[in-house]
Amino acid sequence: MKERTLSIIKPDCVAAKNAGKVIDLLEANGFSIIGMKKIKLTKEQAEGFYIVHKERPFYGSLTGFMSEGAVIVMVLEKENAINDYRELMGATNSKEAKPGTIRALYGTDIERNAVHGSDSKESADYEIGYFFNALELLQ
Ligand code: 3AN
Repeated sequence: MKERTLSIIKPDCVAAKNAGKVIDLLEANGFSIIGMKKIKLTKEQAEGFYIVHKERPFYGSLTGFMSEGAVIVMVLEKENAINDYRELMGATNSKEAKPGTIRALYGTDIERNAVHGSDSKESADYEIGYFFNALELLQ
């Protein structure tokens, strides 16, 4: 069954002009982009997106980073999209991500790690709804 996941090309990756290369990798790996927008989050919007991490010590720094510049938010569709995209992204810490993964190629460290991807069906539903309404997604 086809599944949807939310992808964000983070401010480090957009600023470095690597967004097109990430999109190439997504398409080469069978993901269909069914919604896409380029936006700049406010700190408050980044805090709302990462609300599950609000007690973590890195919450302030993470939401500061995520609101420092433009991001590209996409809804990806594919069989097994959530897990397959997490494989393609690589480990959270870019320094530990497997060669060839997006974070190994374009990330810097554990915070400036180029991309975000939903980690479960429940998160994907929340995250997709945070940025898109149903009318903005291709059927
Ligand atoms: P992932 O993005 O791989 O699902 P999470 O959900 O554990 O990782 O963390 C969300 C985001 O918080 C990461 N993408 C990363 O930017 C940031 N982050 C996670 N752990 C740390 C940490 N120890 N220090 C700084 N930032 C972190």
